[in-house]
Amino acid sequence: MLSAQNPPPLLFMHSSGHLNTFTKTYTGSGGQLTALLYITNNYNDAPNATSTDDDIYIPCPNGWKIVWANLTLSNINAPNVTIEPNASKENFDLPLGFYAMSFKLTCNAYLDNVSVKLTVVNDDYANFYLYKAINSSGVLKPSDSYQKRVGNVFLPNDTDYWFDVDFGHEPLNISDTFDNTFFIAIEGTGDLIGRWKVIIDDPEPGAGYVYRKVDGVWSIQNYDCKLRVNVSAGEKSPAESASPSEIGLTINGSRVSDISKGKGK
Ligand SMILES: [Ca+2]
Repeated sequence: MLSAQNPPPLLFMHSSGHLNTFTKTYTGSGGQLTALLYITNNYNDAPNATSTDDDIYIPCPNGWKIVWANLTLSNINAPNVTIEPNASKENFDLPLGFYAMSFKLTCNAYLDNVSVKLTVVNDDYANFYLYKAINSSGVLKPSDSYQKRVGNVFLPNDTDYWFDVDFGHEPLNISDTFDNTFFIAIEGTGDLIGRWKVIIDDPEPGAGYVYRKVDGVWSIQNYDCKLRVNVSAGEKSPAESASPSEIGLTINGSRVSDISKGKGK
């Protein structure tokens, strides 16, 4: 909407065709995208010499100002992403007992599957768990009871392999946990002799938090376990179009309202 300091009798810009639709495409996941909205003179909607590709140009006659604007966002997609909190090189193996490794989200999501890097020399079964995090005197820690258990998963003998576990599109609600963080845990059972690949924290806490559970008590460790977490933003899997509210989309800190799946304002 245009407002003039000294309104002329005719708002000629409204019929110019220059104020209708501007199409820009932005891509990113989790982080912030910087897109500046510039008010230009008259009919000019072309970038200037100092502009970047992420800027938007709105023509406006000299001496006028824009007091508010409607932004309509369409084609909002949230493809599945892989979170790998510890992508650097591993440097030792962790004998499988009961260990949990953390991962952090930026918004609500659905847990589709996880991958853990293992070496197994005596195959047997393991249980996998998803835990929420609690605040333990300011430090992240797995809660005492799990959110989801995937039991009796057979781990075959092999060396340095990524093993996938299906978590069935489990909802991850960041308001239900501490610091947007969750944990994936492995509990070796029976005669299993295996190792989870890890890297030493340098400096601590590294890329995440590892806890070992002994006699029901979690104790923090000073390394990270090799973990990949595949999440999707949409309720349906695989996710494609996402509502702004599903992915926590904001502009200048204000939440974008849902119009429909894949569209917001
Ligand atoms: Ca760590």
